[in-house]
Amino acid sequence: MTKRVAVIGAGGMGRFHAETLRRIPGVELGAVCDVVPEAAERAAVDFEVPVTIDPVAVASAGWDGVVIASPDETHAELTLTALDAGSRVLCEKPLSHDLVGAKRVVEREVAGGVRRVQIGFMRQYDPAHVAVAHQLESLGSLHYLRCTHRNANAHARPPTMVIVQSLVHDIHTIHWLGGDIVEVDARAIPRPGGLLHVLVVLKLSSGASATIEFSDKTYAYEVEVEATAENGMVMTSAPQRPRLRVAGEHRTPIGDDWFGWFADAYEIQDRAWVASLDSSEASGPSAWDGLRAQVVAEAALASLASGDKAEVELETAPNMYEEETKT
Ligand code: ISE
Repeated sequence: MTKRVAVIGAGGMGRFHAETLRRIPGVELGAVCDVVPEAAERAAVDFEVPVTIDPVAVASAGWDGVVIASPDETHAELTLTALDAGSRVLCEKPLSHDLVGAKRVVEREVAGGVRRVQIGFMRQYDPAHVAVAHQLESLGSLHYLRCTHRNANAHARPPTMVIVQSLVHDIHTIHWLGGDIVEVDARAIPRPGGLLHVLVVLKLSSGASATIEFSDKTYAYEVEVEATAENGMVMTSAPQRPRLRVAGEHRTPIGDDWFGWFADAYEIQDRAWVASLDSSEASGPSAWDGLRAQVVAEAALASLASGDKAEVELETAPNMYEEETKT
């Protein structure tokens, strides 16, 4: 049966989802919404669907699924509104810009007893990441995860945004591949109005280590993961990718943003989400994954501010999320 889906937010990410959803058989894009009138008007023309500037009205209308790609600080509230209206949700990361919002979504989902929210941690659908996850299963115990994440952002973002918008992806990757994180130690090189480079050393509950090396402004966009385990190592890098990487001199093209690097991942994610609407429960990265990533993000911010290590204080996962968190 055709799934009626709405997209809230018609910036870069929302438009990307709307375009992807329109290509998926069995999906009817029923509405697109943006609070910025010009973005809404452009979407009305491009997607030929009813467009409004009222996200709450769209979220409360009741859909098979709602994609939330509006600004971060609206994610949790709109997710709650969509859940109350009986819809399933694909919420772009972060689940919330703060811990309070993320907790409220988890509490609401737990109270309903059924998983209905998926978080847009799309690396979990990226073929290179999936291959690493698969190989790791036969390599014995994990010793170390090395995550690198490089952005080419001309505009500086404050530390909170850098951690909650960008490093939250790497934090999720570590949770997914290595399990819970118990301690973080973060340090940064500043740039006017923001951060240039961040290095985070993380301790996992298994005893394994991980690092996240993040650049907010460098030669191009790229994301890699390398895992060292008892019986071998595995990394996402394709062999043909260049060793020398400087602006304008990539031997294989690297773009400036994530849409190119993760094009397949987004497409696979959106198709999997639509397919999941036929099941009674959501699958993929959960609201709990959103919450636990937020807890670690806040610990990383505390560590940056104090210059000391910060412990991660995470409660036990509610039963309904247990299956996916045992790594
Ligand atoms: C951006 O918001 C994303 O979600 C990208 O996936 C991430 O790599 C980038 O650092 C963020 O700014």
